[in-house]
Amino acid sequence: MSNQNDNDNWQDDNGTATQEAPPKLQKPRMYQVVLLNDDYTPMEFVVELIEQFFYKSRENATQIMLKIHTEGKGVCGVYTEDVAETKAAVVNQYSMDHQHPLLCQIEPCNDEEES
Ligand code: TYC
Repeated sequence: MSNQNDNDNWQDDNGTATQEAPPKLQKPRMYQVVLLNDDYTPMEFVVELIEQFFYKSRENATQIMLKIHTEGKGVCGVYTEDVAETKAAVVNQYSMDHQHPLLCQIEPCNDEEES
């Protein structure tokens, strides 16, 4: 072939550079959506919320709830920033609507945790 265009053969027959610039795309920063423990929200409410908003199985939702209950917080899902912020806002509104103090927040992935 006279005009290959791969990394080892970046000139055509006239000496013209033909190598394509690498795409300038970066992976989006990801955020984990975290639920915090409290002393008042019923366990069953938390399990159902995790099933409903984070599409987890009953078993997985129960494991996540128990982790939050014993360790103070737990990750329910990982999303791009916009999706994570929307998810946390919807969950917090839902908890308030049901008069529970359950709190949901987002944290950037791969950052040093302050807690
Ligand atoms: N600690 C709560 C209780 O004993 C249960 C609970 C679990 C609350 C997880 C919030 O994010 C939470 N009823």
